Amino acid sequence: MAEPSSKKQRTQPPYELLYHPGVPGRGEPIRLLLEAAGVPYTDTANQEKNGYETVQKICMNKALKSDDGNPPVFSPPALRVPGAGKDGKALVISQTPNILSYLGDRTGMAGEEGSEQEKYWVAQLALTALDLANEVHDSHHPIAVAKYYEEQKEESKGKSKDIREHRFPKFFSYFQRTLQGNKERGGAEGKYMVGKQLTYADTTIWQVLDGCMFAFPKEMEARKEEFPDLLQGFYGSVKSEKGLKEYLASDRRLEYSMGIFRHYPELDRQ
Ligand SMILES: N[C@@H](CCC(=O)N[C@@H](CS)C(=O)NCC(=O)O)C(=O)O
Repeated sequence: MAEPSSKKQRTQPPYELLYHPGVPGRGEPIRLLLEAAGVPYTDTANQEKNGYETVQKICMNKALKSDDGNPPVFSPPALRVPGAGKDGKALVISQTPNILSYLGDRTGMAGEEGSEQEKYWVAQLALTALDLANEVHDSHHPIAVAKYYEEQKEESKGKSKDIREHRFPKFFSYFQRTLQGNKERGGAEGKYMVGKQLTYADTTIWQVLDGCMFAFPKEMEARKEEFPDLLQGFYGSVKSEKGLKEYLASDRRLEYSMGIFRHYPELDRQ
């Protein structure tokens, strides 16, 4: 749990992240937002006794309807906010970008306060980064989510080749142009995607780049010279931001394993 660092942050509700235990996965953009904002939260499956049972009950319940006043959740991650729902009950919301948007507004991580423009620019960038994360997921599961990687290995090779050769440069060029444009408009010196402060666009893009570095180390190393502002400047500065640096060095930061970002050497640049 992040330590609260100001009075404002201490007054935040007790946010509960509901996600699978043991992997960064789609929970990680949410963790990074909260850690960078210095806002406390509970990572239920990783921190609470029987926490994964709670996650399964709320997020993976096949019952026709939920009984807590919230619509059912399709799949983790979800955010539970005690007291923020109907009649003082808990609010439960799902879909990663929806959760980021909700938290971004409440933690100062969605751009300059009161700026509608920045809020939507931040959202579009985070959504684009999450699109890339979905494509990377498909690099090892191009045919069926429910089948093992070993059952779709050949197709994975073709999909990964396309992602590495065509999709990476397209996404990276877009993010790098966004950084440069922000710098030219007087935003921070290539440190942030939008405006003059860290937003959840930065933390989400950073997380997806980091995941790609784990999954495709050779490809990403080779791309560093091509996209230095993004893969060296931005990547290096975001991970040194207050809150993130401490978090990334802590044991709350989970290791990549069998989640969205997986390292199969045969899918990397040969
Ligand atoms: N678009 C959703 C995707 C959620 C998702 O795919 N969750 C995964 C875990 S990372 C899951 O448990 N999926 C089960 C399923 O889709 O059947 C989001 O971003 O939250």
